[in-house]
Amino acid sequence: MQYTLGIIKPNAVSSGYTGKILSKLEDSNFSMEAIRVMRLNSENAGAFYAVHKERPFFPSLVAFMTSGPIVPVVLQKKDAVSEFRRVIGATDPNEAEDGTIRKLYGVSIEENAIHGSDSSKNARIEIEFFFPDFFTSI
Ligand code: 3AN
Repeated sequence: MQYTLGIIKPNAVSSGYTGKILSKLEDSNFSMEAIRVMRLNSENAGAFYAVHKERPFFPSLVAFMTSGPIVPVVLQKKDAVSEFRRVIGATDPNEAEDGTIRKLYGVSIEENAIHGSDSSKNARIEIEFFFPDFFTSI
C-alpha cells in the first residue's frame, strides 16, 4: 500500500465539485485517510510550489491557489501515486483523457481542478505539509 496527496483546487471547490471528485476517488478504490478544507496564504502556497519559483506562471499559480478554499486529502491504495495520476489525467485538461478528473472539471492548465503528488517521496513531503501529525498517528 502507498499514500499520495491530492488537493482539490479553488476552481473545483468553488464550482461545487468537491463531492463529485471525492466520490470518483472512492469509486476508484482509494481509501481516504485524512482530509481538510482550508485556505493557503501566499507564503504557504509559494512554499508548496517552491520547485516552480522561477517559472513565469509562478505568481499567477500562487494567486490562484490562494483565491479560495482548497481540500487537501491523503489517499491510500496499491501504487497510489501512479494510480492517482492516471485518474486525474494530464496537467493540461485539454490533453487529459476522457473521464479523468481534469478533463471533467479542469478549465485550464492552471485551473486544472486537482493536484496529485508526482512520486512517493514527494507524497510524504506534501502529506506532512498539510497533515504534520499524519505519519506519527498511523
Ligand atoms: P502536475 O500538477 O500535473 O504535477 P506540475 O507539477 O508540472 O503539474 O505543475 C504544478 C501546477 O502548476 C499545475 N497543476 C498547474 O496548476 C500549474 N502549471 C503547470 N504548468 C503550467 C503552465 N504552463 N501554465 C500555467 N500553470 C501551470
